[in-house]
Amino acid sequence: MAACLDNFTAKIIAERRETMAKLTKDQLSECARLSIEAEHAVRSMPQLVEKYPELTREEGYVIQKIREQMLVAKGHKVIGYKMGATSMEKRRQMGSTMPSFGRLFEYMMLEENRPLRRQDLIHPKVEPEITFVMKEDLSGPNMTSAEVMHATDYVVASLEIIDSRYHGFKFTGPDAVADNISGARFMLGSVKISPLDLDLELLGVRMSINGEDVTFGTGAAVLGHPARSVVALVNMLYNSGEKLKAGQIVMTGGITASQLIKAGDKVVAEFASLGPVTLEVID
Ligand code: OOG
Ligand code: MG
Repeated sequence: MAACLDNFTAKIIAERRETMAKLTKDQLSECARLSIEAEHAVRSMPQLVEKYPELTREEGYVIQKIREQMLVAKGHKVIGYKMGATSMEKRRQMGSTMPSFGRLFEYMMLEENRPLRRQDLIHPKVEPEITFVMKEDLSGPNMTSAEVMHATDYVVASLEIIDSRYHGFKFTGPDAVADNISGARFMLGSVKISPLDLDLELLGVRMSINGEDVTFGTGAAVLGHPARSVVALVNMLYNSGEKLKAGQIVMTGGITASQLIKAGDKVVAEFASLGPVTLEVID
C-alpha cells in the first residue's frame, strides 16, 4: 500500500502518529479498502468507529485521501468535490455540526436522462443541490465569496444520489468523511448561468417524487449563500495541501434533507432560473 501514498498523505500520517499515535498506515489503508469494497459489492458494512472508537475527523480525511489514491490507481479520475452538511436540514439529518467535503469521480456522473439502476446502490437517497463549475484555480486559506463568484464558469441545477456504505445509513462524522461523505452518483441540469447573473440565495427549488412534492428550499439554506460552501471547501483543501482547479465541479451540499428512492421512482427537482433535473430509477 505504501507505494500508493503520496508524500503529503505520508506526512499527515507521520504527524498524526507523532501527536496521537493512533491508527497505523496499514489500518488507515484497510479502512479505505473496506469502504471501496462495500461500494463495489453493493453491501453495507459496520461503522469504522465500532472497530476504532477513537477515530478522528482528520484520520477520516486521510482515509478518504487514501481511498482516492486507490481509485485513481484503478484508473478513476477526480472531477471535483461535494460538500456535506452545509444546510441545517442536512446537518440535522446527518447529526453533524460542521461542513465536510468528499470527492467526485468520473464514474459517479449520470448523463441527463440516463436512469439510475437501483441494484447498483445499497440504499440510495436523493437531494437537490446547486453546483458550481470553475473556470479558474482557487486556493485558500483566505478565500472570499466574491473571488469564488468571479472564478466560476457557471452554476447548474443538480441532484445528488448519496449511498452511505454503512448499515442503516448511520455513521459518526469521522465515519462519513472516511466513506467519501456517502458520494455515489450525481446528475447535472443543462441550463448554465454565471453566478453573477443570479440571486443564488433567493433561488428556490422544489423536489417531487412521482408527482408528489417532497421538499422545498432556497439557496440561502446553504451557509446563507452557496458560494460560501465553495469558500469553505477551498479553505479546507488548503489545510490538506490541495487546491480547487479550473474545470472542476463543486456540489455545494443538499439544500433540503435527502429522500429514499426505489425502483420505479421519478424524481424531479425544479429550480428557479436553472430549470429541472429529472431522475428515473429503474431496477
Ligand atoms: C452524507 C451526505 C452529505 C450533503 O449534501 O450534505 C451530503 C449523508 O447524508 O449520508 O451529500
Ligand atoms: Mg449532497
